[in-house]
Amino acid sequence: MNTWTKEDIREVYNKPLLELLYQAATVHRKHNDPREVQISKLVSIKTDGCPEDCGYCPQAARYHTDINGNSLMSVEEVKGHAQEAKDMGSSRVCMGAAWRNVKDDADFDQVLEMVKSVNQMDMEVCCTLGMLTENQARRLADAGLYAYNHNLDTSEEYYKEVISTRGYEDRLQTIENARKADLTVCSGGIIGLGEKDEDRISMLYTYSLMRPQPESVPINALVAVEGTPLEEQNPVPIWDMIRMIATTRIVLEHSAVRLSAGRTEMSDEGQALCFMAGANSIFAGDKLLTTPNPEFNNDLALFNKLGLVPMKAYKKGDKPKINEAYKESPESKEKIKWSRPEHKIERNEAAKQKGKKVRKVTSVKEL
Ligand code: SAM
Ligand code: DTB
Ligand code: SF4
Repeated sequence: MNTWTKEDIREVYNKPLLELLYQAATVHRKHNDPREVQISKLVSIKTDGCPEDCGYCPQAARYHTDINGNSLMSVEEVKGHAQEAKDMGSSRVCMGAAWRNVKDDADFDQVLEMVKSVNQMDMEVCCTLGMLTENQARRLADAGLYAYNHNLDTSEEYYKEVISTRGYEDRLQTIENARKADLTVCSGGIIGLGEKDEDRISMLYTYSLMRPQPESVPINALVAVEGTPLEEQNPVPIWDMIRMIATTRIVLEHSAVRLSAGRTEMSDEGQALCFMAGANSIFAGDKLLTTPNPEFNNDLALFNKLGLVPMKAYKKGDKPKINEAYKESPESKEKIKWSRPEHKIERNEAAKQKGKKVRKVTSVKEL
């Protein structure tokens, strides 16, 4: 495994585009069959109402978007989505919940049943549920989870500009908890948040230092959703996407690189160049979590045009065995105190000040 300096990565990122593309395509061929592309199906098992303030996310409760929230999906409905996706060639299901973190409650028990059911359908199961403890990661692994998705999204420096309700350290901690439970890690980023090239380079540098490095790295182009703070961001130029995918392929040569959100805005030719640059995974199905994605049939037509074929499940790892211990809730509930970086949102500061002024002593204990 190569050891990269930030300067090395910067040099790769800044190469003339066609040189970069050629190098990335060459690295891709060293480790992968370039015709194979993993097809992953996203299922939003719990939509909207999230207490976090991620500036890009339409599911944050505080932003006024047109998303209709719902309660946790049933196991049967998840199985239905998984079967439909499998019939179309998907080998992985990624279940997403608009949660800040996992709680040891009945909803989590239901998610564990979803994981087990999809594992039994011989598909790779991935979850993205927010922050989780080591014990929760272990229970997911015991239920048959293959991968945990938790994105760093951007550089440590820029993260604070986009999210104020948690810190980079919290993200790294959850990734470590997933690793301790022997889960594979899916972790990537978003481009188009207003970050600089240097932030993209810095995020890739962080991933390059991980041992092991993430098995999957999704690269998302921001879907600028009306009502979110980033609604007016300019669309990501396709050339940036190709450059980012190619650099990711070269720096993280053993990882699957997923051409993720933003494909509805990309031409077939643009996507073809992303596959050439080493992308070997996509999310398919006409919806991502809450926003549109190309129709499955259009993707299959594109695959036919380009001579791409769907990758089979468990190509790079064994199917996890189910251990019924997943049903056992922890005796003493492990509680992690998540950091909460200084909240800069004005109205909250104002509320805090107001609270101080009117606060009265109401019990002897407080004296
Ligand atoms: N709540 C969990 C969390 O944040 O980890 C899981 C769900 S969250 C929606 C998963 C990822 O979706 C985020 O980390 C981000 O990378 C991506 N995402 C969310 N909104 C997006 C948008 N508008 N455009 C592109 N990617 C987005
Ligand atoms: C990832 O990196 N991208 C996916 C998945 N992991 C969970 C989510 C994209 C969400 C795009 C906005 C939406 O549909 O809500
Ligand atoms: Fe959206 Fe996840 Fe952030 Fe919640 S934690 S606002 S679901 S990205």
